[in-house]
Amino acid sequence: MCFKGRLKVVVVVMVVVTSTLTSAQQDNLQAIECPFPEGQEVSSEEECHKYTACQWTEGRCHMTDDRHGGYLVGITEETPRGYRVNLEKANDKVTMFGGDVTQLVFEVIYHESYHLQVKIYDLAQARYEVPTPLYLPESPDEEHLYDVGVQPEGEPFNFNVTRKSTGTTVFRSMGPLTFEDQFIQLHTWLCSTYLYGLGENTHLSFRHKFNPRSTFPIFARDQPVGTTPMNEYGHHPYYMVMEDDDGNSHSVFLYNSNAMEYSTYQLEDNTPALTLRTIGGIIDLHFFLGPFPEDLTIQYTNMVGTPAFPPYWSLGFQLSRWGYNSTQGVREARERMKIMGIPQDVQTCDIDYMYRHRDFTYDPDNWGDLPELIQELHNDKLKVTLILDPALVIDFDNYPPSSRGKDSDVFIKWSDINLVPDDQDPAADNYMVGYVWPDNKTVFPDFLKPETQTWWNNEIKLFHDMLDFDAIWIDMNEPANFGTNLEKPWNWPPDEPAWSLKCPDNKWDNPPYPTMMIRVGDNQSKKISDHTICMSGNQTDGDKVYLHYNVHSLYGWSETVATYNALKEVFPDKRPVVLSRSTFPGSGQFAVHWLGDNSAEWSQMRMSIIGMLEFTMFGLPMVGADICGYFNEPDMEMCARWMELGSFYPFSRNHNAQDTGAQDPAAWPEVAEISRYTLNIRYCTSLLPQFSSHKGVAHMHGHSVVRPLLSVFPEDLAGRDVDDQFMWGDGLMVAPVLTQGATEREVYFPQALWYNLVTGEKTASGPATITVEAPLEVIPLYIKGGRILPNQVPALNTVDSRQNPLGLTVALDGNKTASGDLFWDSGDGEHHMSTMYMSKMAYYQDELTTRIMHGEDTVAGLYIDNIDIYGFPQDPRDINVNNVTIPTEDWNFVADRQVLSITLHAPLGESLNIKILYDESP
Ligand code: MIG
Repeated sequence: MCFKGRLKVVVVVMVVVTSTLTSAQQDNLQAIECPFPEGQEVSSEEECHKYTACQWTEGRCHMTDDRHGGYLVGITEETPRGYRVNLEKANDKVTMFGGDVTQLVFEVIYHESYHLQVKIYDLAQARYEVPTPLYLPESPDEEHLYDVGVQPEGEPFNFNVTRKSTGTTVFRSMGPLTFEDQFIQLHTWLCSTYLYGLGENTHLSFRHKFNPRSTFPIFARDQPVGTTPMNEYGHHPYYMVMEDDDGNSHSVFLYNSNAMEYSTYQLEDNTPALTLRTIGGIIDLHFFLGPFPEDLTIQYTNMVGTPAFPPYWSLGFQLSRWGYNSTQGVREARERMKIMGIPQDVQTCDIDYMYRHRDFTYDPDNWGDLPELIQELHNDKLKVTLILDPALVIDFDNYPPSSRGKDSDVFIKWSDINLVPDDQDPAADNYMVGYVWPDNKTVFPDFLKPETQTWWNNEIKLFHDMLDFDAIWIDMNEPANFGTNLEKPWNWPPDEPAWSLKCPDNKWDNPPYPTMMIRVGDNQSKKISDHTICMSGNQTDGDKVYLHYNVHSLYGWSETVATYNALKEVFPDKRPVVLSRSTFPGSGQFAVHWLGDNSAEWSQMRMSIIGMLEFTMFGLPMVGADICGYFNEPDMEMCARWMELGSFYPFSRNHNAQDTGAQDPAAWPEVAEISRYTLNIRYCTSLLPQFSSHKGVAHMHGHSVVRPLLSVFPEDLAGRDVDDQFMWGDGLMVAPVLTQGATEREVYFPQALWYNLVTGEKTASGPATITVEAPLEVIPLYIKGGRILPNQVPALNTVDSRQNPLGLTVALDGNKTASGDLFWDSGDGEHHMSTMYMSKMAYYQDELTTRIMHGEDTVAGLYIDNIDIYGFPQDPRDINVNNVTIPTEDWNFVADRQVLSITLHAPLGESLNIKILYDESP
């Protein structure tokens, strides 16, 4: 499947490879298409000839070969951490859009054994580089899993990265490298079609498609979820490829924040290929060698930052909608939840609580008793999340947050004073002014700036003095602006003369290659600034000045960091919860993410699993979609199925758009019933305790929580295509029903024994595909033989459930063994290794043992009250708990299901030993 290191070149010692292209390579080059700013539909011989970098062959416009269009390899120089090679543009006359960098540096930097960095940048002049922090080792490891090579001096430049152990070439650039001021393009062979990741886009399958060619843009944008290729809220140029049948996998991160796009396609000889294009910055690639998918997530998140440690309550069910319209609306929804006995931990309020859509206010008419409502919810053991938008009204005289912001000079400015529009309100200085939700023009805080952090801390603190919220939801932080470049925003006051933010016609706001983002989704002005602010803005971190053109996609990340820090000041003893719509690599350290504005459609319910798996790869494991759909109205069946699936989203929130009917789980009696049941499973059958174990581990080491089948079973080829099922950790499989009217579904079981989580019956001995019954009230859930999962008696909220008795579900594998671990901590606040409880559990030769690693005081008052063993062969003769024989009424064996249930009362803080004795041959 993979070709093996054809181009084996190591540091300094270059192996000469032939420079004449074979005809097969020539044909392959024809597959590297020449990109037209207006879209590929305009391709014609005449259009093609407009670009000297392009060539017309047999009806196709493609990049010219690398001897003309690319760079030639110059001298090599060793560096303390690798080496550097000079590259020189082969032919100055060959270009796409001009501004070609003539002298480049190709730099290889060794990091950990599994981690390699490759940079390509301008020799003469520093260009923009992403300023977010990365966690890199101080010195490189001695041994590496990879080799990297370049073509010999004088040859057209290309480079490759090889996995030493297998000889597999994991990256092999091909065709001409294009490096212009505003257009950078790199192509690579891929060693298989098992490609995953890249976003934020909506993908119809987790595994990418190569035929036909497909192209997706990446650039943070307020773009609701759809089914066609378009860029959405976040910016994650990170992908993984599974290389071979053994599951060896690598991942690649293009550390670049400019607008970009990627294409997946096949060469003439069917080799899969990938093109990466970006319109600024440099090429800064990070390769991770795993070797397995789960290793990659750990390695990547250890570089960009491991996920935030969520407080326990945030794992509970969250309810939200836009358009409660009053405290009364919230009370009614909450009352329904209580009457129906549905677990809930968080109540969220959307922008309708605000006064005239102004941040840090609440509407005195319909939300006048919001402080009291929050108190009521707190008394009910719920937490409260409030939304904030970044755009603030320019009403500096009457709106203190803006005037204080102006005093601290925190808003984004025009990059050139001459760009300030003639009709600019004098009070708005040289700030870039737009229009969003408030009924007046707005400015946008520059969250990269240190002064902004200080100001934001204060605003959040004052806000908290007024409203006793627990978490902050930051929306619209792409940043979104309405009506940019149009006559006027859709919500512009009807009696005011038409106005909108209009972006200048310059190289930043009209770049020569704006990427396909101008042609997809809702882009009315066909500009890169559509729905956002102008690229010709200036931002600063106090040290360097950045064009918004370069840092646009960092806006959400920077607001997330600022909000996280502000919450840390308001709640020094708590774990901040920030729910952010726009994200960038590293956001996971601070943010929870929801997948944005989806619709109540079955297809979108299904696609939410893909989005969730992708964000797990991106280092944001705390993710979920709006349960029951944001736009449109679900019917009872869809909402029931979606509540079933959403009960297993790490971030589990039902949320709804304005002017739609209620869709909270209590809105239909049937959905209420089903939600109570599935949320109880979330809260109980191991999920919260288990999830919190995984979250703890995720935070400490970067492990993922929800996983695709391929990360638990990397060698399982069939599992690599499964994206309508997923795992929680490596022990539990969720196989939701995603089809209208279905009462059964096919489930793929990878190699293992699988038990029905709820009944304990053995369902499958994988690998197998089995059709399972799933009437409306059932979501198929399976525990993998060999795992021990903790569980805890559920309650209406996690404050109560955390006090309840625990249990263990022991699912035996074919050798009658199983293992697991249990992690427990205070659930909020600082976490210290010393106070964290951790125990390891093992079942072997009819004996279950738990071994406490540390933190026994943390679990004082908690007991293990029952143990269920799935796949147990026969009724025991005796059971000894810590060497004491228990009475026979303390266990129960269900022979037809092979489930042994033991009742006990063992302190979680003490190690436990259970010996089961039975007659060998029944
Ligand atoms: O322009 O705050 O994605 O969840 O309900 C819409 C109102 C603004 C978009 C968010 C959505 C939220 C809505 N917001």
